[in-house]
Amino acid sequence: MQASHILALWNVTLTVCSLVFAAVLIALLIAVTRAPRSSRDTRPDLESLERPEKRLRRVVSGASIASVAVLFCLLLADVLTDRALSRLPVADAVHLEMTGHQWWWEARYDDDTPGRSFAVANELHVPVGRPVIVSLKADDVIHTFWVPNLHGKKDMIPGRTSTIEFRADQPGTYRGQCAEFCGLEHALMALDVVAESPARYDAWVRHQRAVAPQPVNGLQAQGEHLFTAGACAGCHTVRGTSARGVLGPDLTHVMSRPMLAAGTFENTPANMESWIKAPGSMKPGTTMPASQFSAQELKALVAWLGTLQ
Ligand code: HEC
Ligand SMILES: [Cu+2]
Repeated sequence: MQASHILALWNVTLTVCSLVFAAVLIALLIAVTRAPRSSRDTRPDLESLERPEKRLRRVVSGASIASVAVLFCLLLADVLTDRALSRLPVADAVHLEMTGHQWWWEARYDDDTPGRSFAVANELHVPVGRPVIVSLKADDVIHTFWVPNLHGKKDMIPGRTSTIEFRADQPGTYRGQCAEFCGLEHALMALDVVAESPARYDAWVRHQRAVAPQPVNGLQAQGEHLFTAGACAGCHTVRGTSARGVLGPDLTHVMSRPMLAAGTFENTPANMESWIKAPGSMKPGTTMPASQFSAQELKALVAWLGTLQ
């Protein structure tokens, strides 16, 4: 809904500016074709300096007044758009909190009831037709939350909290992108906003609240152990296990995300394996370190992560 106001303002500005541009070009063409021709022998028309140029003066002052009036109308359109944007009714809004990290997005859906809060990464879900209020924070440097099909940009500034309010009126997946240069992998800092029917949204929330299942075979159990006893748990949380790290994305339902590492690659077992082995080769500069697992251990880890649906 917000984006449609911005689109309308853009269309008005584009139309007005194109018309003005065309008018100026036409005036220029007329001036060029109608100018008196002179040759080497023409004598300078010094009298023109004394002749009053009434018509010219009228045309120039008329054009100046018209320019000011047009600029004023654009200003008015701007102010009205701004007011329309801030008038989104926010009763019954979904609240969530997003934090920009180098180079991924953390989203928290907090709930007053303990045990109902959960966190996801790089993929928001929102219900269609309901306003969403997102608190924006940054962990390290300035990032900018920008989902062009929903709303304009809003900075995420370390040490400050700002908010952005929007409403998705059509179901669909809207791509977002960090819009403030934030370092090496700024270009690989994408996010998806999935707008879905309230029923599907509620089902998603219920699913995300659940904790991780127990491993059902030896390979998965080995993977869980490697994860919780190793470095992974220092940075990642998987609710339902002892892993409580907060430096990286919450992986409790990592398999529910089609893309990994902020839209960098598809979530397939092969990609997952290459990522754990050498994250820097898939996303140079990423803050997740490489690890030294044997091929068998990698297989166990990927098998267990695969249960985190
Ligand atoms: C020093 C902290 C740190 C350690 C240790 C670490 N990670 Fe990460 N991990 C991160 C960060 C930060 C990201 C986000 C990277 C990005 O998108 O640029 C990440 C991303 C991931 C992702 C992709 C998640 C998503 O939704 O995009 C997976 C899967 C993952 N890590 C698994 C592991 C596993 C398995 C281990 C242990 C072998 C591990 N990590 C160790 C910090 C860490
Ligand atoms: Cu960024």
